[in-house]
Amino acid sequence: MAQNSPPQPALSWTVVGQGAIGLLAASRFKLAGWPVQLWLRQPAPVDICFNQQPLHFACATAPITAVLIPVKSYAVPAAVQALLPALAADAQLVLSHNGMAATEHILPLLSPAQGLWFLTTTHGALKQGATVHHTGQGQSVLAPLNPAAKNQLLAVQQAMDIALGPVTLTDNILPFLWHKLAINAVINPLTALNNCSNGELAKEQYQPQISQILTEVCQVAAAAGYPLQYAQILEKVQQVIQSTAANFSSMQQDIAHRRRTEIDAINGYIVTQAALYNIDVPYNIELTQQVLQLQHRA
Ligand code: KPL
Repeated sequence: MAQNSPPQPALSWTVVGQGAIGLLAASRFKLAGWPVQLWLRQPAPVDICFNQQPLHFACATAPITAVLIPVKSYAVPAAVQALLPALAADAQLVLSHNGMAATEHILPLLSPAQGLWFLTTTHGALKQGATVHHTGQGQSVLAPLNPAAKNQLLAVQQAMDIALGPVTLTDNILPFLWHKLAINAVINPLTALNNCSNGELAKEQYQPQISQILTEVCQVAAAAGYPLQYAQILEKVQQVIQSTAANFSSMQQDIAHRRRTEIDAINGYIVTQAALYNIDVPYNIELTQQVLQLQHRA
């Protein structure tokens, strides 16, 4: 084999849906020369433009051996149910969404040889019509969630490195999910409510709110057993605001396109966790209510 040849796929990948992150991942697979297909509720081939290049994606066909499922947290159970009949006996499934991983409903659906994973990412992607932009270089953390996933560590990590890398592998995704939750708890509702890009949040006027949200998130995270250092997480939020400055967050996009948001899984999650530990989180309550109002507007 040539010494510097790019890694070749050990698994053939399918991506579920045509959201911005999913199409970013599918495009990066394709540009790396990996075969990739899309699984849509209503099967149809998809043509997009990514990095000024036209890309064509065919519909996925059974058996599906490896699948990235970057759909909203509330849509995961239905997406997995729909995929089940098409999955290979030893398929690998990678979930990726904002909020906490609610895998207790998914694991029992799989057979012992089917692997379940979770990937959390800070990449920014934006879909405008049929054009997909990679609006923020990020990184991802990937965790195997069952023994069948651990048998395929190398193949799945290598693939996710291509799709949404650089990827760090971990055995315990929860601290990373709290970390990402803190980032989303700031950027997503503030960009949705102010109808602005992520980069706008670097302005002075947003700093008091950012600090109030993060103070509450840090209190709740500590009570839940996943302490976050306030200064460190504030720096990380500022880094993501910078690196995804041109991006419009997924929540801003959901509101703009009149779709359901992930507010329940982000600030709403902070609110329900806070209640368990008797912690006051007035800013997160306020943001949750405001986003819900906007989401349910006529
Ligand atoms: O996760 C994101 C989102 O928009 O949901 C960030 C990292 C904030 C990028 O926009």
